[in-house]
Amino acid sequence: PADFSGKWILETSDKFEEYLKVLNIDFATRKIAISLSQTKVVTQDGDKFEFKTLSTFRNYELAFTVGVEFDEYTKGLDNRNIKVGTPHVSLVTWEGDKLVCTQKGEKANRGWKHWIEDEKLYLELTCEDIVCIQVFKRK
Ligand code: RET
Repeated sequence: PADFSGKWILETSDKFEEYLKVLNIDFATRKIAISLSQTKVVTQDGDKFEFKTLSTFRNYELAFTVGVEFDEYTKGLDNRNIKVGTPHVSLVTWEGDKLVCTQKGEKANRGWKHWIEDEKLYLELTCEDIVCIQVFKRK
């Protein structure tokens, strides 16, 4: 399987603001978020993963095991389970060498995919009809 572990730095980001908007993240937070340098720190132990998205403004940390459903509270992003009182049930699976997450909740068609291509880390974030693509290079 692919080796995601290590430190990655954001190189390009396409439709990130549109993605944040469809999550109802406010204007001011969006403007800060799109201007930030982001670092991903990934640790991988078999099918157990930790993805840390780090920035000077706020961090987002996610830990999961592939194939095991988990409650996700998108703290500091759209804070989804606080708002609606129901946790998102998220599930990450392998599709070939891609890590694919479906985030079942209030928002339709929400999820993400992570994969490695040409030594870059790709993150595709989807919500409703918006698809954002971020590309990271090794730090
Ligand atoms: C930042 C900065 C604060 C504001 C927002 C952010 C968005 C982070 C996102 C992270 C997604 C991470 C995923 C990891 C998967 O393993 C950069 C923390 C809104 C959308 C899907």
